[in-house]
Amino acid sequence: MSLTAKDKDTIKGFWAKAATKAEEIGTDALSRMLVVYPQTKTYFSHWKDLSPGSAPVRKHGKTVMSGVAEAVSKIDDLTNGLLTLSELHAFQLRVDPANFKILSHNLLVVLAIQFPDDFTPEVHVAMDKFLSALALALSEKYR
Ligand code: HNI
Repeated sequence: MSLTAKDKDTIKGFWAKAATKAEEIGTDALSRMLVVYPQTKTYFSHWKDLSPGSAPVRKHGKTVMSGVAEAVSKIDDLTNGLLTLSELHAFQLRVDPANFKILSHNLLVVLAIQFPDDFTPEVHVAMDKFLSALALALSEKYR
């Protein structure tokens, strides 16, 4: 299931476009995750407002997307590239790694909605593989 050179090209090409709307993508994906998978709200109980598009959701949407951007830049070695972020989620935030798959799914939904012309089956499969690899890299420090 590793990313091929062609997958990487597809991901980088699509990302160049998606990155211009990073904040909207992150906000929408996070908003949907919190509504559709309400069990994920437990991690954000310290926020004042968890409703779709609220200020903390927007702020964190942007933060999560900066993590995804970092992953794109470290696409050739995700495991080492994301070790610090993995350690943070494992030991400080104690996020159940099952949630990485949930957020990935919501990101795919949002990318498909926001980029209907660019989100071809080829882009879909490459981004699906990339987000799986990202989730796996974030899970590294749990082992
Ligand atoms: Ni996540 C903080 C990236 C999935 C819960 N998260 C961050 C930060 C980045 C980040 C970057 C800020 C780190 C720092 O302060 O140094 N998170 C990512 C990425 C993914 C992801 C790239 C997957 C694509 N995080 C998740 C998931 C959950 C999650 C699925 C829980 C459901 N993350 C958190 C929490 C924080 C966090 C909680 C701290 C936020 C805060 O405001 O306290």
